[in-house]
This record gives sequence, C-alpha cells and structure tokens, in this order.
Amino acid sequence: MTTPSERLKTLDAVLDGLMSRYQERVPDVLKIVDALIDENVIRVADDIENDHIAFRTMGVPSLGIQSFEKIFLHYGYEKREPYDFKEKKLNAWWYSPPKPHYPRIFVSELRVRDLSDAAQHVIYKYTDTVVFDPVNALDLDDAGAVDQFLHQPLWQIPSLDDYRTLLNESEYAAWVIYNRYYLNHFTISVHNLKPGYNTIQDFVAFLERRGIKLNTAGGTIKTSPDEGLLQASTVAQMIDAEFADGKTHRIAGSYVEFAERRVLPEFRHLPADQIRREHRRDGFEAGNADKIFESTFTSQTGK
Ligand code: OOG
Ligand code: NI
Repeated sequence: MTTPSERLKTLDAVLDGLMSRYQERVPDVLKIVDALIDENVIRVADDIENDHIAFRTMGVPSLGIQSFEKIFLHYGYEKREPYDFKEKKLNAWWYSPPKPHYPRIFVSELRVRDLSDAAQHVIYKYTDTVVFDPVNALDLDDAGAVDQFLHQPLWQIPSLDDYRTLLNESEYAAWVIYNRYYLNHFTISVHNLKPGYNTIQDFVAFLERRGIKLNTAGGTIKTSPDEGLLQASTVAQMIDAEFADGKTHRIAGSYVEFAERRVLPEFRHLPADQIRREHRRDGFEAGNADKIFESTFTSQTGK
C-alpha cells in the first residue's frame, strides 16, 4: 500500500510529464508565458496557477471515462458533476483535486453508439484491439508507467480516409482517433494575477495585443449564467500528422484556455488578501464548455 503523500508525489511526476509533452506540442504556451514575464506579470512559469486540465476519450466498452478516471481517482481526485452535450454527443465529468494547488480535471467521452453506422464502424476498427480495460493492467504507483501509458498509441494510427470520415460527422471523434490521451489543454487562472491582467476581459486584451489567435465560437468570452465563471481559449495548434498510409495532413492538436473565477456573493465582504480558492465559483458550465470544445474544430482552426 502507498501512502497519500507518496501518491501525490506520483501525481506530481505524471502532471510534469503531461505538461512537458504539451508545451512542445503547443508553442502558444511558451509564447504566453514569455509575454507574461516580459510584462512583469509573473517571474517564472511556475507562478501560473493551473485552473484545470482536460482529456478526451472514446466511449467504448474498455475505454472512455470509466477507464480513464481510475488513474486520477487513484491519486485522490474526487468525481463531481456530470455534463451532457447533446448535439456533440458527449458526456463529461469534472474531478476536484486532492489539494487546492492541483488543477481540476475535466474528462469527456464520445457516445460512440449515437454516431452513424459508418462512423461507428471506423472507430471500432481501431478500438476493437483494446479488449481489456488497459488501466486495470497499469501500476498506478509507477509514474513512469503511467506517463508512458498516457503518451503511447492505444490503437493503430488511422488512415487519412478514416480520419476524414470521422471529421465529417464528429470533429471530436477525429481529434481523439489521432491525438488519443494527449493533454487537450491546460488553463491559466487569471483572477490571481495583478490588476490589468486579472479579469478575463483584460487578459483577452493582452492576448490580442500579443497576436494570439482566440476561439470566437459563441463570442470570445464565454460567461456562465451566474456570471461566476468566465472563460476564453486559443484556437488549437495545427500539427503535421502522419497517417497510416504514409500521407501527411495538418490537423488540430491542443490549445490553451483562460479562466476567471469570481468570488461567490456570500464571500464578497472578505478582504482581498483572505480570498482563497474555496471562496470562488467552482466547477464548470455546460454552455461555456460546449463552445470551448470548438477550439479544435475546423470552423475555428480554419479562420
Ligand atoms: C473540453 C472543452 C470544455 C471547459 O473548461 O469547459 C472545457 C475539450 O475541448 O475537450 O475545457
Ligand atoms: Ni477547459
């Protein structure tokens, strides 16, 4: 048996591994970090608070949320509310971290059975090789093994034709068939930054000054009905993907998100230096999320 503190050490290593791959895949990350250092908003990259990270999964019997979540539940994450995205045919859950300085986690899955027969056929052609839940065979206390698992192919690299078939019906399906468990995004918390950068509106203005291309689906800033959670995101980085048939094609990779969590009405009387994470709006918002998913969609990446 491992102790909770040993598990947090493993979690640290797993998160480091995810972030280092992600930074290589998404040049906007370093561009934004450098710009923040240049404008004296932060001193080092570690000064950035990571609000949450997100993963996408295929909802098939041995995979999907029920498989993926076991990794982070093992490190002490707690399963919170579900979300349903009817038009995109997705389920999602969010998970709160074992300690407040860790990122929340947002995991979604494609309801594969709701797709057309043709799209299902393409997906099962790849995922049918995964007969047992691969997370059950994983030693979750071995950070190296988990890191390798999250970055290894779970199935064969798709053909470009199959990728295109999926893209026509579900851009999410196409993203997952190629990108698998690569970190979909990390999220910069803006509310603890200095004035001039600590609202989503000011932060978006900063990003636009620096020439960062943003997702405009439903408007650049996505606001929850209670006005407590405000989010924006970049347009996904395009990557040169190599397909099974040797063909290459530029497809959507990962992106960066920004979140402002406002202080809840019952804590607004507190002095600013007493405000902690638990005093702010928590969780996610389906209406915001629905548009943030589109950061990897051709309607945004093709702008
Ligand atoms: C997740 C989109 C939703 C949020 O914070 O609501 C999201 C995705 O693109 O996989 O990140
Ligand atoms: Ni997000």
